[in-house]
Amino acid sequence: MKIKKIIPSTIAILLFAAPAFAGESNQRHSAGHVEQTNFGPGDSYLHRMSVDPSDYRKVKDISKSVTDLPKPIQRKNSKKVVITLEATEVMASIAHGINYHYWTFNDTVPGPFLRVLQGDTVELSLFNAEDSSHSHSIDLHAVTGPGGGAAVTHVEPGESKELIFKATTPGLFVYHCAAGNAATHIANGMYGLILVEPTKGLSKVDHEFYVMQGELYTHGSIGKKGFQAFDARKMIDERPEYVVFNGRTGALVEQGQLKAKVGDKVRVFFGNAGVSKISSFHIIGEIFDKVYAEASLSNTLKDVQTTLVPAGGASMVEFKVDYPGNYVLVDHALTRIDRGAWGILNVTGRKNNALYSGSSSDDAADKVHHMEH
Ligand SMILES: [Cu+2]
Repeated sequence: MKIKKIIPSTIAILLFAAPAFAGESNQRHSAGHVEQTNFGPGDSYLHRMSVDPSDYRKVKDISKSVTDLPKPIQRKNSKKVVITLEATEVMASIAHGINYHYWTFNDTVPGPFLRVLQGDTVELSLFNAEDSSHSHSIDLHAVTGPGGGAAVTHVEPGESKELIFKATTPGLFVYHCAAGNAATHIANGMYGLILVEPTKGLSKVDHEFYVMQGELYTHGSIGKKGFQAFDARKMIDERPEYVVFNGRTGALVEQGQLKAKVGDKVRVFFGNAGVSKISSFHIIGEIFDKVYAEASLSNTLKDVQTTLVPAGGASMVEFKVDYPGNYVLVDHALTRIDRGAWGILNVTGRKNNALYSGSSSDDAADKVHHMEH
């Protein structure tokens, strides 16, 4: 099976890449207020940020669990919903022994999955942690208004601001920080998804999962150990060292894997933070029964193999799992598996030989399956 060859090569790259050290001098990045007028040609921010890892709080696991999302909304009437988010800057691992200065909403990447009902009035307050070195803000693509909310939520360290908006349009939307050089803030981890449920609700499923693709632009090449500073040059050149699901390599395997049983109906809320790459979202060995293309709830496709998810966009896919085993989530630009973009959906239950069978090569998988029962 193809994936068995690919995954060890990923691990090999992560484990054995040469730990060369590049010791460029640093220049402090402006921590002050940056107006959003600094778009356009120029290289004024192409220096390295000066980060002393010991200045920041450590987070044990930066990845948001795929199952950490609110349950479907039961009410039919809209109401006022209060949401509080905190912008934080923390130290965490991209992979074993590879540390990074992440910027987050609520200490995870992606940030919290927000879930509101169409017609709700959302009161969102954004607090920027006292120990942040940058100002932050939030732009929610579900918002109609200047900056998607960023125009009124620009917060300095220790400051809090409120955005009030009406969730007019159902769909699954990306949110992200839009302060300063927004691309930098997104690349460092400041993104998440907000679902605006239609008043009639979504169809019932057995499992909902929250997955977001993102890119990391580290100064050291992939696999290089130690603290890795953000590399603005690589970001401008659109050359991420890591492409990951939920913030780091391996977030969706072992303890973090998706789980279902044969016969279950599964929905994946999939977002792509970018900041540069389009994702070709695919699950090896599955066919999406239904895709809400570009996360528009008014447009569904059936029987889709791979769905295109733009940077700053999302998709919702639904499918029934019919056969036990491991199914691998990927960006089907498959070289990105070696940069971290893969995860496992583990399905347990009875085999259906009429659907799928073969030679004895999956005896080992059989044994694992029986042990679980
Ligand atoms: Cu930010």
